[in-house]
Amino acid sequence: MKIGKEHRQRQVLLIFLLLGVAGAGWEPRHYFVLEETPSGTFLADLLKDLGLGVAELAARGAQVVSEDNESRLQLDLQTGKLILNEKLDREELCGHAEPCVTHFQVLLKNPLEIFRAELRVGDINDHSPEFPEREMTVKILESSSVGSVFLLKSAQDLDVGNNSIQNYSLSTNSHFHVSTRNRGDGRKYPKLVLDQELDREEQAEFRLTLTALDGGSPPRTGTSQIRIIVLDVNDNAPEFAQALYQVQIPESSPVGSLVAKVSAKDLDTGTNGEVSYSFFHPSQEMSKTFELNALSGEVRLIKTLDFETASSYEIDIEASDGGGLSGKCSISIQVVDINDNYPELTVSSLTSPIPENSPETEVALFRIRDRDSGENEKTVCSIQDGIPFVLEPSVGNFYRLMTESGLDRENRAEYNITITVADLGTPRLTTQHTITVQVSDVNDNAPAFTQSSYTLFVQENNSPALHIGTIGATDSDSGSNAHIIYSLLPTHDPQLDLSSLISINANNGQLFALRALDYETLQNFEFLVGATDQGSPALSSQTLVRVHVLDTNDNAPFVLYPLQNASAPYTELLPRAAEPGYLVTKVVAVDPDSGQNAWLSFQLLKATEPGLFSVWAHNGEVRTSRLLSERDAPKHRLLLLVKDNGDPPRSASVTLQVLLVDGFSQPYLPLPEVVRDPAQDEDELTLYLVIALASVSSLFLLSVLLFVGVRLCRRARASSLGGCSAPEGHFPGHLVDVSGTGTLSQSLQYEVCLTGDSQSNEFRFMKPVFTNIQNSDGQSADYSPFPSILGL
Ligand SMILES: *[C@@H]1O[C@H](CO)[C@@H](O)[C@H](O)[C@H]1NC(C)=O
Ligand SMILES: *[C@@H]1O[C@H](CO)[C@@H](O)[C@H](O)[C@H]1NC(C)=O
Ligand SMILES: *[C@@H]1O[C@H](CO)[C@@H](O)[C@H](O)[C@H]1NC(C)=O
Ligand SMILES: *[C@@H]1O[C@H](CO)[C@@H](O)[C@H](O)[C@H]1NC(C)=O
Ligand SMILES: CC(=O)N[C@H]1CO[C@H](CO)[C@@H](O)[C@@H]1O
Repeated sequence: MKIGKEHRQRQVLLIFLLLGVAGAGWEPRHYFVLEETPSGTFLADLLKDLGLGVAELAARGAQVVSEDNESRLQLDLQTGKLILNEKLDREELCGHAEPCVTHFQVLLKNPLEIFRAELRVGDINDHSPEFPEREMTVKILESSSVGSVFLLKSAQDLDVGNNSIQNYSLSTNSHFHVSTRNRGDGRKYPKLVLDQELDREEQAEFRLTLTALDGGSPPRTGTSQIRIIVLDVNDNAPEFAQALYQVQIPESSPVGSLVAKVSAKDLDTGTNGEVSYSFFHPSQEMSKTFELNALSGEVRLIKTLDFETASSYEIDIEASDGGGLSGKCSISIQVVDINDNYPELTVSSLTSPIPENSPETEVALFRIRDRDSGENEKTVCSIQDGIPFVLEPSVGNFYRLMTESGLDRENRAEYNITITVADLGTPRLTTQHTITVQVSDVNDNAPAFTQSSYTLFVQENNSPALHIGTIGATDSDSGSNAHIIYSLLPTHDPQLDLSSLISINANNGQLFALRALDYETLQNFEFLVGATDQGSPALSSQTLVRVHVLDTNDNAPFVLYPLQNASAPYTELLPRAAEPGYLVTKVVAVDPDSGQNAWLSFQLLKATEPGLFSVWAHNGEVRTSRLLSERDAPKHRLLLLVKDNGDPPRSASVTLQVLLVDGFSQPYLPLPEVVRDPAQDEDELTLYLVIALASVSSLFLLSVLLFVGVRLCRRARASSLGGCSAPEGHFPGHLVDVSGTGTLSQSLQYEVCLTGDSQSNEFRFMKPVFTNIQNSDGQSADYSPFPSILGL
């Protein structure tokens, strides 16, 4: 461009100069030279062209003047040849102007002559096309239609004509081509044409090479890189990796567990590619159960699952991009059953109590249910061992609990039956239910006494209504079947008036003695007691009760001989010639009590002359202790005490008078008369008479026997007068058992022995018995023994 301007200014200047200096009229001469021709190149022969001679040329001072005062041409004055002074650059001289012509004049002096000439500079292809930028960026929407045209920046070539840019070409690609467009000014512009639809998602950018080609020979090229950026259009909906997700999740999964993770892809970019997830028309139940993370697509539990409530879920999920497109998928969630339900047991009916002894009975009916499924739902039902019950499966899930056989309430009145239900899941869950079955009573047991018989002991003289003992019976039944009433059963002994003796408390079996018992009258008795329960029908049993009356020392010894209630004491005669140890008399006493209470001992309390008499403690014999002398007083009075061994002891005293006589011829001292009441003596008399009679009879028998024995004995031991002491050895210690008949028999034995021993007379032999009887009789103070005994 600069070149062009200067050139035009020079032209204007030259025109003015030529108009001013010389007149026009000569046809200018034309010369041509290609640019870049080396200097010194011959252009033209001026001599020939101007018609001048060599001499004239030099003489007239010919010179070449260029319009722009550039010495590009040189004239050889010697030869007249016009030579190129320097290398010409067309682009510098003319720029884009075509043709490129430079004007010059040949000046001759003397006369001044001007020849006009022009030099045309031809173009050669010495420049390559050149793009203004090495790289161009073109942005194209991916939605552009096929055939769309995009203008590109054109390249420039300094050369002109065919050497300038003729065509553009594009590196090989599938989507674009370039077309060259001519504009009015002859320049060519490239335009990019879309051959095929673009897909940013497939190829977001193209890098192509645009080549500009000029028409030179050889042609020159210039290139530029074209970066085509495909702009996104929201032409892709989010797309899920799977249309259906199938998920299994255990029902025991905790809240927050990941159920599934869905993911959708959107091939678009930017907001068009931003995917967010949401439930698609979820039910209320689903919204409460699941939670969807809009960004990550994670579906999590927000509530625990329950297989038994819902075993599967179908969830639709929508994915939306920022451009409003969406895609859908489904999640099919299968809840996996976990054995989380214990078997349930429902008792439909229960019969309790059940009467004992009843045959197989249905006790309970119950139903079993497990809300799990499959193996978790199957159950096994059992009861504990060792009880007489069985389980019987019934229709459906019902079971019957039956008794195996009749029950015995007395053996066991209550059963706690534990029903164990286990399912077959893993782990096994078991439920236990306890049914309490009561066995009701039937009166099948009679009362049973605690002892087969009872023996009671009662001290005599008891206070009336004394509790003497308790009998007891038990009844293993219960309630009124075990309520026992005691009663006295009628006795078969007509002598025994039981109802006046004994009463029984019907409720507790306490026995009472109704009145004071007397051992001396009634030593023992027995009776039957019945126990009856209150069942229906009632059962009863009976037992024998023996009552022994125990003796107490309630009787003082009674002196049989000598009788003590005569007005004057009884008098014994004692011969003064009696040997020491002479038996003066024998005190006979009885005690109605028994045992220790009847063991009597005798004791000399007081004597007129101590030392003369002694009393044998155990048999009551009063004997002389020494020889009598004349100095001894004729009359002695003895006081004896008879004492039993009871606790406390009871005693009686005996007063005795002994009269010393020189022989039995001496008259008796008058005995004091005793006045007695005949009626009172009647009974005792009878008793003593009976005793005496019995004694005499047996005595007679014994005496005959003994008499024979003694005779034999004496014959063997000629001079021996030793007594018969055998009977004494029978008595323990100093005590004499005088109870019952023993007393009399002992004393009689003694008398028999004495008679045999002393040989005195038959009267002595009989004396104690007779005196006894006489004293009982006691009516006359003066009597003879013989008539009395004869009277008997
Ligand atoms: C330029 O090229 C065209 C065709 O390519 C040809 O016809 C024409 O003669 C050429 N011009 C020159 C000056 O070479
Ligand atoms: C320009 O180039 C294209 C291909 O590059 C070709 O098809 C076309 O014929 C050329 N045009 C000219 C005028 O040479
Ligand atoms: C049965 O169970 C009850 C309540 O636990 C208890 O009181 C009773 O003693 C039990 N009976 C038996 C026979 O185990
Ligand atoms: C003496 O006493 C006894 C018994 O106490 C009696 O049986 C008898 O009649 C009495 N005799 C006289 C004479 O009182
Ligand atoms: C008019 C003009 O500029 N003339 C000049 C041309 O060039 C010669 C030599 O270079 C100068 O001396 C002239 O003055």
